[in-house]
Amino acid sequence: MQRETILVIGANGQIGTALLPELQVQFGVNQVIAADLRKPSSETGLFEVLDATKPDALTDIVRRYRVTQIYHLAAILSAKGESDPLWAWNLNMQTALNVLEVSRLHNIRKLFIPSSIAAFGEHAPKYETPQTAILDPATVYGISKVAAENWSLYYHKRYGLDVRSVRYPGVISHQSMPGGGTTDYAVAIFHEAVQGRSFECFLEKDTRLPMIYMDDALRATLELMDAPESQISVRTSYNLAGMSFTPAELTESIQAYFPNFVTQYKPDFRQAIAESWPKTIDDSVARQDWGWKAAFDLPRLTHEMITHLTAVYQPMVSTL
Ligand code: NAD
Ligand code: AKB
Repeated sequence: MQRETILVIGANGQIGTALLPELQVQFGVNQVIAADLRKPSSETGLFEVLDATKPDALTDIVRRYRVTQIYHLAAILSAKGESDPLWAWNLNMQTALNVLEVSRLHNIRKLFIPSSIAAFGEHAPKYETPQTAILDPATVYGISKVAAENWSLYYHKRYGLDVRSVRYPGVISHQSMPGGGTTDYAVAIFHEAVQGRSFECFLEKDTRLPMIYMDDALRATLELMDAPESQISVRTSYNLAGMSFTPAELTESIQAYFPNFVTQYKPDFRQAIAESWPKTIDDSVARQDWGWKAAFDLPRLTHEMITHLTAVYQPMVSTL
């Protein structure tokens, strides 16, 4: 069997930080190369500084390490992208196209380019949004995700590239802070609650959105990448569901641990983005094709987040 060498681009971000250790366990620490614009504060394996908008720099790493698989996680997310739409478009598209082209030219065996629920827009059904629905996203981020999905399908059909993808819901994790999305409130709220503070939410209390706990998101990613090629029928991106909740429901779930915890609602421009997205997702195609099934619901997510973040903040609070 061929030995795999894995390159993770955008490795310092929310998903990369949690995915890296999983890949190191599966493939070996010296078989996984993390790459990002800047070195992380602490390195736990091989790391390369990389601007993935530069094809030559990407090619150099792929050649030097004889990379066989790439996880492309570099992107500008929904809220941050709206501050400078052309910059976000250029970064998201240049990096995705460079990764696809370098993968084609250097015989990359498997490539992962994630998409998002942000690919959907106003005219897709809001509840149980199906795998195949109209894609008319409201953000530059969403437009870039739809374009990358279609480029991935093109590279698969035209060149036989084994490129795989899921449309992640909002990912909730304790390992690091999220990078500028509309679902970020659902991480920030836990940090405030655990530190005994109230929370100001930038979405209305009844704004329902699809979310997923990081452990489920990672398991979905690795199960999809491990699945035999014959089981992969979708080469744009698979719908993926975890759970769906509103800020008010999340607040209530946290109040089971911190009864005095309160959330104030001050919606901003992110409210319109959230309203353009699905509320619940139909992921039956992922279930049928490669056996996907989420394990975390809202109570379990709340328990995990509070347990992990209490361990982070408690020593700091007790030394004050
Ligand atoms: P993030 O913003 O936390 O991390 C992105 C990383 O990419 C950052 O570390 C950043 O420094 C790096 N990066 C930016 N430009 C780069 C460049 N030119 N070259 C190299 N690295 C660069 O993002 P994330 O939350 O980890 O998301 C990873 C992927 O998953 C993205 O494609 C995102 O769209 C997708 N996704 C994430 C979520 C979520 O909730 N986190 C949901 C849906 C989809
Ligand atoms: C965002 O809010 O932009 C991301 C996503 C759902 O793609 N978390």
